[in-house]
Amino acid sequence: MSRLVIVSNRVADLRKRTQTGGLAVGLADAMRCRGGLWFGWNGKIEASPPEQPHIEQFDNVQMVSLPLTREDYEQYYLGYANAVLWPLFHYRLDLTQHDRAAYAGYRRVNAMFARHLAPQLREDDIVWIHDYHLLTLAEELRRVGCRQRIGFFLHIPFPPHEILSATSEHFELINALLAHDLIGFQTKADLENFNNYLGHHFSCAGDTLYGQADAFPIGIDVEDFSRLSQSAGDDILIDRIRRGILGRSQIVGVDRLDYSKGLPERMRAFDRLLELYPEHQRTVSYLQIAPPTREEVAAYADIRVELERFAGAINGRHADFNWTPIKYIHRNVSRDKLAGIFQTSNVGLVTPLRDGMNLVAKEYVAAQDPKNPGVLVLSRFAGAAEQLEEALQVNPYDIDSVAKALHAALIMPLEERQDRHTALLARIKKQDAKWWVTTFVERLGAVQVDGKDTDCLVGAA
Ligand code: ADQ
Repeated sequence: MSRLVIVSNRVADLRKRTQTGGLAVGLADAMRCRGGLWFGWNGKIEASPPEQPHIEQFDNVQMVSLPLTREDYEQYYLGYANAVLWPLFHYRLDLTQHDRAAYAGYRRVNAMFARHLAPQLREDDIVWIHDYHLLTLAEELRRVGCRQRIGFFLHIPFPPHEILSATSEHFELINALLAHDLIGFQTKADLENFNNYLGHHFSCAGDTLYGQADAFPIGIDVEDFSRLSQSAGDDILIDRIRRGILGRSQIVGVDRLDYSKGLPERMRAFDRLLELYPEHQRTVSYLQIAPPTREEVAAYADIRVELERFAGAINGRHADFNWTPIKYIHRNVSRDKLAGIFQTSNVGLVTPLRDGMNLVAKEYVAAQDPKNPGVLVLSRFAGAAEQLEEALQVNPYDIDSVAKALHAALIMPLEERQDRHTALLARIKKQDAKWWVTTFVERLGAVQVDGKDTDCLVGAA
């Protein structure tokens, strides 16, 4: 069996069971299962560029990591990946901060990754590159002579070509992406946007130009997560939460504090629920867990202030001596506690304005007790909506309709909850974490590297 080499912006700490962020959660599971090499940034910032990567062995996984310089961090990570590509790919043109120096830094770090990774590779390795930070890495690897099979998976949405073309570098970026042998997207909609882009910007139609792209919806380890939720029953915190909500209902949201997750809209929808359906006053509370991320990017600091203001105002308007409508927690929670919290909550509220997949939606389903399951209220703009048809799907921008869906979820009869849950559980089991890794890696392993037709990869920007 060929060795699997995973490359992502950050390598996760495999000693920890708690990873925040879908990519770290998904890949840590995959790596523990199969073993191999994991290459990426170690999260450190140092004064000068590294001469050699740092190599460490954890069981069957070799971790090969590099620090970044302050300039690399500011231009590649904060500047281009998170202030241009992230908002752009989430359809937020209003938040993109174009900057040629940041783009130069992005290209420089991708090239530096290639220089340090190439000597680590064996001839028959399968290389799997992840996410928007590393769109141009495969092109750099090819430039330094790597002939291995190289695949790419985009964890975030792929936007329509009209949006993508709002960045001056779009053609260079997508052209570099074509250096891969296989490109994976979360949904069929993303794949269609990609093929449309090729159709518009390259000289021949997308599907004939590049057949090696497909949708591979990422999954979770369903058994593991549902086991965690069952064992959380003995946990003191979960017990306290359970007693705190005795006789009441709880709505839960768990997200990184990111503007793509639709958190202000979600708080407004909860506020509207209490206004439209006063019977829920004092009987329903909303727990939002949202650890801060990327706080050095201005848009992230803004959303934090906005949310604190919202939660305070809503609580000020509705709270009573023994009822706090919104509990807003600003930190990481271990995965077992998270699983227990999901299980004690009657409604999982997952309403991003745009999301590649959203693993929280799947985790909420996995954590439910099949005898008395809660209800998932899910944005139709999350990638997960393509699979999770039996969730109550909502338009997160339409506050009244989200409030109505919350009401429907809170009063839903047991039988309907069970039917929906059974169907959702079957879906997340069918395409779970193992399915995702195996399907992608097998497809990549089967690619005929030398037979790839690149004749028509000639484009016009
Ligand atoms: P994210 O944007 O990070 O991931 P998501 O898919 O929801 O979004 O994954 C978040 C993960 O972090 C979940 O496993 C969740 O349990 C965990 N997490 C969140 N808050 C936490 C907290 N307070 N404490 C502990 N754990 C917490 C990106 C894309 C998504 C895509 C994933 C995977 O943006 O669209 O689904 O990658 O491809």
